Amino acid sequence: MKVFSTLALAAVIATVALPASAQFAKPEDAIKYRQSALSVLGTHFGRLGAMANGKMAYDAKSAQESAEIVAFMSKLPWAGFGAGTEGGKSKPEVWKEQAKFHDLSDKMQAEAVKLNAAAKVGNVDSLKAAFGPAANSCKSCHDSFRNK
Ligand code: ASC
Repeated sequence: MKVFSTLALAAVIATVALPASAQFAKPEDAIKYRQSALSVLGTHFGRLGAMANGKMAYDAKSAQESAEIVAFMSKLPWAGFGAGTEGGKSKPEVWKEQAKFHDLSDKMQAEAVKLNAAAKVGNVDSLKAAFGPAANSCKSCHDSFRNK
């Protein structure tokens, strides 16, 4: 049992320690992965925005589901930006300004966690208050790192 758990832990560490690019057979696969994750994220973020901005009727349960998805999906795109995966809509700055890219992606994830907590409160004012800062965290990364 002890041997098994030690081996299992070693396997987990080995997996986590792999360079992100090694998780994809081809750079195009990494690009597709990050774009897909950001697409699902954007779809649910857009629904929250529509509710926050009064373009869609506020529904607490649907907002909570979307915010939960946003919080989870916000963790995924970054593994798709490994070394050698330049392309898609990404500017080369993603790979040249890694510290800034990581800082902005961390901020976005933190805002997604706050948005999820705000959605759980269950009223539109709480959603509205968290939506703006979250949208700004998307935008500031796009402004620096995404081609139009
Ligand atoms: C969205 C979406 C984005 C962000 C960004 C916020 O709904 O798809 O990329 O909001 O436009 O400024």
